[in-house]
Amino acid sequence: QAMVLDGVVPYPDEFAERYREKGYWTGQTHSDLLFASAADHADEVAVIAGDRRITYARLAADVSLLAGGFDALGIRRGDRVVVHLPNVPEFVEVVFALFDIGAIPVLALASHRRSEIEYFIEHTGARAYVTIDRHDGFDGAATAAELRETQPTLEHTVIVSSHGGGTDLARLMAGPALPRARRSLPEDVAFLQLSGGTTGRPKLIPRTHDDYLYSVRESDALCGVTDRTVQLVGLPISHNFTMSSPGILGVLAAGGTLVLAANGTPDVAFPLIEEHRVTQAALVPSLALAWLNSALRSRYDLGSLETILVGGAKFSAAAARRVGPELGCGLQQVFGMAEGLVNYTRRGDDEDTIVATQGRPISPDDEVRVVDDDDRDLPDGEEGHLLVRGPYTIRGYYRAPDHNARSFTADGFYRTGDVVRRDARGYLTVVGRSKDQINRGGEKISPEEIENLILGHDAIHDVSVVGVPDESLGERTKAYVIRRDESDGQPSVLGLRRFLRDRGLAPYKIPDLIEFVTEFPLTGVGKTSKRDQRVKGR
Ligand code: J2J
Repeated sequence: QAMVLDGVVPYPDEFAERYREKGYWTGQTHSDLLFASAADHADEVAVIAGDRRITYARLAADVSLLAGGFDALGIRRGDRVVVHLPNVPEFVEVVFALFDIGAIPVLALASHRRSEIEYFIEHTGARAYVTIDRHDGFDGAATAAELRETQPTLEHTVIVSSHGGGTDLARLMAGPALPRARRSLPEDVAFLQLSGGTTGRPKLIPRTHDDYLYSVRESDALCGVTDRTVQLVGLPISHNFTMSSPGILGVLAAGGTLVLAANGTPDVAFPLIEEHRVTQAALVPSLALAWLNSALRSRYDLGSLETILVGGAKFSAAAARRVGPELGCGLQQVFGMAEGLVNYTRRGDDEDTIVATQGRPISPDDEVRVVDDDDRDLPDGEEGHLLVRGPYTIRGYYRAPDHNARSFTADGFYRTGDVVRRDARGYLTVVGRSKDQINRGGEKISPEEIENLILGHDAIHDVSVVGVPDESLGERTKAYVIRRDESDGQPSVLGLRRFLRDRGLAPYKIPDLIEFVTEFPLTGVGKTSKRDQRVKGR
């Protein structure tokens, strides 16, 4: 019987039936995927990380052992487990072990801190939290201990060791393996992915095995992923792009090899490309630019690279045009979202399409609408709001009925908040955004979340957070702050930054620029004019 998880909006029956009839939803689960690949590619290398090489057989065996460990803790089908790990092989082992049990990983980003994690645990009622002892100034053990005190639902914390010492994970893997069995159904929610968020807190996105794996299989086909693919994983490992477009799951489904990198900067990525003969990498535009402009390019042999996939934020046509001639590889643009819809430029497309559009949807059943402010459909070529419904796009966020009423139409189209133009062939070009969100080099930030935290400071009267143009990141965050008492000059810029850090806010959300002002520019109707602030804020 399908698992009933409260707070999830299911696909209506007639849609689910259609998606199955058409062969999009095949009935495979995430753990089916791994064990099938392990059977077909047992001795081939699934994951490379530092000097570790993990074969498919080893990975599957470790996953079963770890599943046994989680099972012994009492983690069961439907239980939520917050997974908070950087780009380490343990991420892959942990999420697949949870998939095997039918437990639901909540995919935090490694850059998240106490404030975000607390919210994920509270909002999902998570019973367990898996993190790493140390990462980028983050102290996992201390945070876990603190959360155990403050979070009533949290029964277990599991700390991965960053230096390979005797770890909680090793202890969990010491007992018997969980025998192979089907412990979740394909229509079950497989995990909770994060949205960028436009309101106070990031929304959680329930993705089912059936819908997600459809997008993964099609991504493999569209990006030419095979068992010969060697993919560099330099973007944050749990991000939707990294997971599924075609991502970690795409490579594992095809029997290819993942090369995990701490990040995607040229100094880290180029030596790995040379050493492991990497064929494919996913990048955000700011990293693609860094690769193009890097002096290190001539020092390494990047000749194995066949394709880079660039997405997460708008890639300028001028930069896109340089990829082929300067990096000597192909480019596919990817315009995707954790809520579902993913668009790719196709490998055979003409150059103008590849550099100037963000591709077209994966599925013939992705119902894309481009509408005006009153939800009226616009003709091709005109700019409008992008709405979408389809076989791998959610029908609602997790436990968010009020927000869902605004983010979805009555007939189930997701309001992406992106402003696009569609051409006669169905290719989309992203021209802007109508949602209140900052896209900082592909990392999404909700201004409201930062504003709410800053307003928690006693000496602050008002605040407005906006994205201001930035050459490399596309946008940076700027906070305009009105202090209660201008005369004492408190807090200072540094003081305010420290305040946000102490609140446990992820470092990437701390405003790049802070300016103290005495009033905000107003719109005609007397609201703060964020548009004026964006333009003047550089
Ligand atoms: C302009 N804006 C883009 C692009 C995403 C693949 C790739 C990316 C994501 C992702 C993803 C863009 N040009 N090429 O999940 O599977 C902006 C849009 C979009 C939002 C979604 C995937 N690619 N964007 O970025 O959930 O505004 O997913 O609505 O993080 O990023 O962000 P996110």
